Amino acid sequence: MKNQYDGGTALVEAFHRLGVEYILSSPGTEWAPVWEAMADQIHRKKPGPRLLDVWHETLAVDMAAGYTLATGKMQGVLLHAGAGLLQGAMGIHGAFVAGVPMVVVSGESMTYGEQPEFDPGAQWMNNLSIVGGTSSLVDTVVKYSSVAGSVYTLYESVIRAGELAQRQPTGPVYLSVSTETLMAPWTPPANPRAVPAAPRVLTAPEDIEKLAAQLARAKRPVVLTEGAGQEVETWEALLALCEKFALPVVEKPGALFANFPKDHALYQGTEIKPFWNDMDLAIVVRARAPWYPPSNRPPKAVIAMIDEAPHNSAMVYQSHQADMYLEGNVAQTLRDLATAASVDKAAVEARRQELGAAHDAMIAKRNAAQAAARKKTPIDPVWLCASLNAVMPQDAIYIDEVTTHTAALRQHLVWNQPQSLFTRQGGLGQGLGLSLGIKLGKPQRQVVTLIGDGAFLYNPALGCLGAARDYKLPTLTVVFNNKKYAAMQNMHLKMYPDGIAAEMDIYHGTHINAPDFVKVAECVGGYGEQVSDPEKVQDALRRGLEANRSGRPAIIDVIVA
Ligand SMILES: Cc1ncc(C[n+]2csc(CCOP(=O)(O)OP(=O)(O)O)c2C)c(N)n1
Ligand SMILES: [Mg+2]
Repeated sequence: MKNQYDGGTALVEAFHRLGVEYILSSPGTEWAPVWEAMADQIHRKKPGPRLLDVWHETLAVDMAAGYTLATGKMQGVLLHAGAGLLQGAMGIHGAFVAGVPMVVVSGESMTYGEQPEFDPGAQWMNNLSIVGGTSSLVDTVVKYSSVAGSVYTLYESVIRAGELAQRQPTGPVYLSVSTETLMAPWTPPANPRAVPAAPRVLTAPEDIEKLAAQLARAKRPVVLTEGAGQEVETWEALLALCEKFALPVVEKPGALFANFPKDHALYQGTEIKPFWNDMDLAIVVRARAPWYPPSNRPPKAVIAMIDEAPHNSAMVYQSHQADMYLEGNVAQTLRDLATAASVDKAAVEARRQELGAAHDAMIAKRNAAQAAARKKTPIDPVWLCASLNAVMPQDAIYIDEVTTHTAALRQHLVWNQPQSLFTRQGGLGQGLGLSLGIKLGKPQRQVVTLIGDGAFLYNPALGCLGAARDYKLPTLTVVFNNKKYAAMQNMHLKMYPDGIAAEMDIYHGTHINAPDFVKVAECVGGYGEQVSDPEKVQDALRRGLEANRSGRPAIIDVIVA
């Protein structure tokens, strides 16, 4: 057995010092030095991250992202050469858009068989290496990319990359490292430090005072949010602020997270329109483009943007129309605002009454729509949501990868606890991987992936189901199966309402002849069931839950309109 450390240990040790708990990887031969280090870690019972091998790079990246979203803790990802990096690039893009910190490393060769004592294999020269280096493959979807060019700089390069990823605006970073660097002898630092968390940056007190004064003056203030609920702390701070001043909360229709308890009297749904003309203060809490079109602007409102990093360099276009920016830690900004503002009590109580009545009217409408949807065939997605409400535990976590059903889902699915909803970012195909990462981070909670039949087929589904089985991450997948890419057909009809396709009923880009999702679940020993009778949906969902409780992944394929 060798007793000389090398670059593989340096990489693992750097991840350990960064507090990384999981290294997600899709294998490549360049990782043999890391596998040696991991074997050594297990053999000597040393503390350090656990390496999880999965069958697809999208899955590796998305599991890391899901775990970070669920826990707030950054993770590491190892991908194979340019090929693995390209395969994982869409997941990396999703992490970039959502600001998820992550250290991604992929391999390289520097010697191409010319080094007398080591042959990395001709595949590097023949088809793995990328002319000009791999950084160019992901430059536009990470916040930093570089090469860790020697074993002497590898350890500190990884540490710095992790520190960069966790600073605002948070996001994925990338390092290229060669097999030769990983195999070179390495001497660990004599006095290594545990890397501290990125410091919180706070909003200046005078900016808090300015917004507090606006809030005191406002007659019709509104809180609009897309991502306040990312952390439990921020959810709680927003709830406390809104309760104190009776502020209505409107979520953006495709909000990224569960941001507010849906049954709370101040929750006003996803429609900003009823507030548009009269609002005089908009407190926007993490919304990348609060209005659409982005340059739209409520006619009478002062707009205050609360977000650690409102200008998202992963987006090609944005306009906040903000009159003031508060860019410190969001939870603390909300708490400071709650302390600083003083608002006339009678006005607050009057508002509370009015908003409570509006909320009740919204719920009555919601219940009526659910009752009306109950008997429809094919199953109405509204009824599917009502059925999920009836069957799932109160603290279930949903992952949203549906497309045309998303509005119904946001209106009809109920959650009242933080971290109950996560949304896929970037392209289709990442919902299942995100769900597994979230389950890894929150093993006690039921995780439910809501996914279109089309979206399902973009996921590395076999790899996801295999990882669910092998790493004991049983989640429930509910397929909203309308047997088509409805989004494509809808857009085609919108663009060509009187077109040939509409008239002749000849569509392209629409039909899906999907595999049997029941058998897909069964191929890894999971539970699968198809349901098309609205009366049988709830029992099918219960059987899916039961399968999860016995440790098996489950797919319930629901035939919906
Ligand atoms: C990677 C990727 N490829 C293609 C698309 C384009 N696209 C957007 S929605 C959609 C259809 C999704 O179908 P499904 O999940 O069944 O939802 P539905 O439209 O039926 O509601 C497609 C193909 C995309 N967003 N991402
Ligand atoms: Mg579909």
